[in-house]
Amino acid sequence: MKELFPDIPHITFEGQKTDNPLAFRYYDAKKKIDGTSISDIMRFSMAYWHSLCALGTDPFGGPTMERPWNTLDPIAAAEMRVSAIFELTEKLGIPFFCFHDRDLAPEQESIAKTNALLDKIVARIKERMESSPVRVLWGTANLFTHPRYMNGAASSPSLRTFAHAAAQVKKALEVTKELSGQNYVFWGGREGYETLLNTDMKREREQLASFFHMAVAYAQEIGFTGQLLIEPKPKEPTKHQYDFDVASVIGFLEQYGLTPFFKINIETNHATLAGHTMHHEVALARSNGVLGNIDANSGDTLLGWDTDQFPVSTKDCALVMYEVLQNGGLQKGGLNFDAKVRRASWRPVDLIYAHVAGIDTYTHGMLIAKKLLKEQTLKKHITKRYAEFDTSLGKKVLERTTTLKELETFAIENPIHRPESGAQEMLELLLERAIHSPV
Ligand code: XLS
Ligand code: NI
Ligand code: NI
Repeated sequence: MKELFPDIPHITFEGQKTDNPLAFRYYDAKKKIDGTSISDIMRFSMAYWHSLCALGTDPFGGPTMERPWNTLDPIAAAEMRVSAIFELTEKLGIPFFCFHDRDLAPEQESIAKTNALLDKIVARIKERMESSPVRVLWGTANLFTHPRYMNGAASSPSLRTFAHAAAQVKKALEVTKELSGQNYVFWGGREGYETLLNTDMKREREQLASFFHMAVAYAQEIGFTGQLLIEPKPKEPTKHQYDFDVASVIGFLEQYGLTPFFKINIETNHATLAGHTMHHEVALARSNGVLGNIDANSGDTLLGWDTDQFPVSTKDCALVMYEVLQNGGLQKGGLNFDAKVRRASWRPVDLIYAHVAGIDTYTHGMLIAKKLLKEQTLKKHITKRYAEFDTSLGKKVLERTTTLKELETFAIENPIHRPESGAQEMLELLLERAIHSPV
């Protein structure tokens, strides 16, 4: 097979001393840690849309990216991108990619023609998978780009739009199943509102719930065994999105009887847009049993939008992996680089530098997290901090078997004392030292 990127080599592990930016210091894919290979722990994925489809446009400027399919017609370009996703993921040594239906093949003038073209590309991907270890982490439907979705998809006031979205999700579920995708994601691109002056919020949330119930039913009907995931984002493109953050998704799933069917796909830049740390979002999902997938990226603290940059903070990645490891991994989920290179980084090799940075930083973070857990660096202090609740009365509080009266008696017998120091600065010091210690 002719290479599309002959100048891009296979990226290999060269160890912690290497200065080669086209090599890994930490990602030794086959190396086993406690019996599991690093590539199985991390389950890295490339995002089709950012890496292959995005051309570097922004509201002020046109395309900048140099890609081998730039001069081809849209269908030939779609075919070439299939070769590209396999070549790039194989060269990076990562096991997965993720896609939207419209990333694979452009929309045509009717649903029938659109689906037929999609099937053609899907057949090509299936064929390619026969000789490649690369698989689909998740599929999704793009329910936000086409003008019909200007008022939302499932939350649109137009039944015709709602039905079109339903048809699209039906097909995207079929395609994801056909490609043995391990998850299916719902990101509510425009499921929200701009102004309450024209919006019936209660009705829109109910429409959304009905849509999810139909998707669950169809996934079951066709025997799709992948994990369904909802990806929260507080704003952008709409001003106020319904799946605001992990807490609101948990509440929504509970309210509408959807909890058993969904987990959550958490994206770093969406967490920070919601005013949370990523650590908070991942910890909240984990503690509620709904941690499904990580859309691994990072934002810019000075910008108020989703810049989708590659993750390069060791500390942030270590804290995410600290939760992931305590979750026993991500099961069917993985770490999807929902990240794009800056528009001035127009060379194909810039995509590779970006992924090497993300892969290595996250793998380093995992090794640090492993050590923190093994040495109980933070755990010891947390256990001590809550020790009073490990007494019999403390346990009764959590079991809801005590009363205000019983606690009053306890309070009278146990005059107030000075609680444990929070020791935040000491813990920050220990974390910082762990980050800079050998792994
Ligand atoms: C956009 C979202 C999107 C989803 C998939 O902000 O992150 O890329 O992951 O539709
Ligand atoms: Ni995402
Ligand atoms: Ni994003």
